[in-house]
Amino acid sequence: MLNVKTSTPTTGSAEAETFNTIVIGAGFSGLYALHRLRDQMGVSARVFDIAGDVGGTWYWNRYPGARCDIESIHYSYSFSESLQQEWRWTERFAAQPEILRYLNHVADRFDLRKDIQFNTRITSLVWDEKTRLWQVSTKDGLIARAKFLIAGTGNLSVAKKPEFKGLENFKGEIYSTGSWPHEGVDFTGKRVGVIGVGASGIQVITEIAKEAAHLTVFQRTPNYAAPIGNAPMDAETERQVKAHYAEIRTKSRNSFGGLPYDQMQPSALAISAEERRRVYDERYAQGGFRLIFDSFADLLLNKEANDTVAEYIRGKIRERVTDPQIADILSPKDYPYGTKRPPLETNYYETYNRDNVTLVDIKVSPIERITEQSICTTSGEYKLDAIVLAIGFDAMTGPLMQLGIVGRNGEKLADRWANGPLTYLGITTHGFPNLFFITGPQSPGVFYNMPLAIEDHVDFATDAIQYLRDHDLDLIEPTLEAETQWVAHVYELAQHTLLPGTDSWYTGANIPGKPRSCMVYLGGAPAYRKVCAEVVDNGYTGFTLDRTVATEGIGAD
Ligand code: N01
Repeated sequence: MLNVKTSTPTTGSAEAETFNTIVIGAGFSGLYALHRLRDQMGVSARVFDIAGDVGGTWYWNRYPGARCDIESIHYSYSFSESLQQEWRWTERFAAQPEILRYLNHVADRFDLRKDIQFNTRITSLVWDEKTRLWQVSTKDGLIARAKFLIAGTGNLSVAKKPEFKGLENFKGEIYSTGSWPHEGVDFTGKRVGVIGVGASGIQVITEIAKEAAHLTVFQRTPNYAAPIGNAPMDAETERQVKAHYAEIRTKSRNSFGGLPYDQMQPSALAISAEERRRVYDERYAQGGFRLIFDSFADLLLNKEANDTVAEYIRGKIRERVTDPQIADILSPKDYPYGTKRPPLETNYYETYNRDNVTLVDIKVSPIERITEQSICTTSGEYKLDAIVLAIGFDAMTGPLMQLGIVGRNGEKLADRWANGPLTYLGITTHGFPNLFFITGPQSPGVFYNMPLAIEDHVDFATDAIQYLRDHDLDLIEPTLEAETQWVAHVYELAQHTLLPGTDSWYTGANIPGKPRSCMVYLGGAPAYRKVCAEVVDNGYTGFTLDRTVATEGIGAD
């Protein structure tokens, strides 16, 4: 559907520079978007980031043990064959410093830094209907304008606010996994408390336990963690992957989670208990996301099927933790496996066998208050020198909401999404023309290998921009009807899964007061890619495309 309208713009004030596209964020999304816009399409582009350098999530999350839980050879860009041939990963699962080195290499290799403005917090992005430009401001005022905006702000970049009474009174050190000091922290000889056992908590707990005099873990909801299976990268694997990279990437993009796994069986209930156990043993030993994405297709659909893997993991926890009472506290019982994002670990459960580690069940005895020296629960006081908050993020919508986005007719994104995100394809929203969010809510992003998901979305956004240029158009906006249908489709898919029933950041339930909603497209990467391809092939079905008659003052390319 090519629904072309026309209008006449007026010229805005001239001080702030005007670009074809402004990109927010210099992580995986922003770096690739800049390369694509500037180097492949030849349009003017500028990236802004609040950080002091490139890296996005890998710039901020420098806590001990931070490591990607997708194999490095898959958790990397595919857009440049020479880049993927020349870069050498040293481990099967790269740690944060190596991923950050990789992103720095990408920035240098493609000469990206010169078009990135760091240390810049964008506080408002306002659509100006007269000029048909986005106005980009910091707290000091307008700094730029652009025809198009790409929000590459990530899904897990706004920390959850700690809601512990008295935290401000604590006289010791307080750290947050999501914004770790660059110089590192020495916990030697200290009494440390970690709150939270999500993916971040599980990684940081394992490392701090090795260093601290004593570590106390405050756990509210136990997690289903499984071994990551890390090892040094071996030369033969690297050679094989590099010889077949294109095929591997294609296979990844054609799999549900964006990984080139191919041993998925239809149902955990269709085979004998012995055979099922063999499958789980194999996947558990292989590491990575094989247990969830390469075992049985009904684990997230059927509670009975899910019970089999949940009980398998509980059995592993009992095997690995010597004290049966501690093992019991560490064992999730009241939500299905995979409905909170499953973390991967190295020796996490064995950490609780150490003499210097205490586990506190704050579901049974909640944290009452924090004092100058201690965390006090309803059943005891724990004196500490340092507190580490690993309490997660205002995921998916949080990073977009805090940009101060104001669309057509002065409508704020925060108001429009007050009851949950409303998107078309998880990449655009009605009333906010020429705005694309990369791996946004209601896309499969967080259920997909992120760098590949990012490339897909950046390609979608930049191809749309190119399409408008090729057709002498300058505005793209999803129709309300297409958006409504997409949101209904996303909810419908979710209803067939076990995810909506669990409190997690996928549903917004981890943030007090945040509306519970459906923020993930659960149809899988291949189905999603097919829908997007059809939209494009049919001339941007579901979008209104528009042409400005006069071009004075806005011809930014
Ligand atoms: O955050 P989380 P995260 N009182 O929300 C607890 C990615 N990631 O930073 O479940 C007490 O998962 C909360 O308890 P509960 C990955 O996608 C990837 O760990 O709400 N506890 C939970 O235990 C991941 O899913 C890697 O009861 C409170 C924890 O804090 C996402 O980031 C590494 C609390 C939060 O867990 C987020 O992970 C790290 C309170 N008031 C992260 N509030 C890779 O390896 C929260 N909690 C790639």
